[in-house]
Amino acid sequence: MTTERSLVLVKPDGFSRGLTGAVLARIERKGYRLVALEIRTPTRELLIQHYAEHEGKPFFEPLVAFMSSGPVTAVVIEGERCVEGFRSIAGATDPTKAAPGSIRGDFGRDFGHDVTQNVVHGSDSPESAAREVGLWFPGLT
Ligand code: IDP
Ligand code: MG
Repeated sequence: MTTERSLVLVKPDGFSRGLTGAVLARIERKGYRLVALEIRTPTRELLIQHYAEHEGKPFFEPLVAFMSSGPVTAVVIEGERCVEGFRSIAGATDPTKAAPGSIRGDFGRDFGHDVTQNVVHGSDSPESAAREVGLWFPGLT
C-alpha cells in the first residue's frame, strides 16, 4: 500500500473564477479522498515558507504577491500515489503547454507568457507533501 497525502491549492485565479468545485470534482472522480479543506487568504509568511525552494528566482516575489492577493482553497487529499496522480491531473506548469483534459490545460489561461496564474498547486513529492500539509494544516493528524 502506498496511500499518501498531498496538498492541493486552488490558487486565487481559480478561486475567484469559481473553479473550486470543478477541481474538487476531478479529485473525487479520480477516487482520492478529501481529508481537510479550508478557504483562506494566505499570509506572505506562510507563502515564503511554502515556496522556499523558489526564493531568489525572478518569479518569486510576483508569485508570493499573487498568491496572497485573495482567497485560496487549501485541500489535503489522500489516496494511492495521489501526489503523482494529482500532478498528472493538474498538468504542466505552463497552462498553454498543459495537456487538454488536465486542470491547467482546460482552465488555465496565458497572461502574456506569464505562468504565475495556473489555477492549482499540487505537492511535487511525498516529502514536499508532508512539509506543506504541516505548514497549512498544523493541527491535522
Ligand atoms: P509547479 O506549480 O508546476 O510545481 P513550480 O516550478 O514549482 O511549478 O513553480 C511554482 C509556481 O511558480 C508555478 O505553479 C507558477 O505559479 C509559478 N512559476 C513557475 N515558473 C514560473 C515562471 O517562469 N514565471 C512565473 N511564474 C512561474
Ligand atoms: Mg512546484
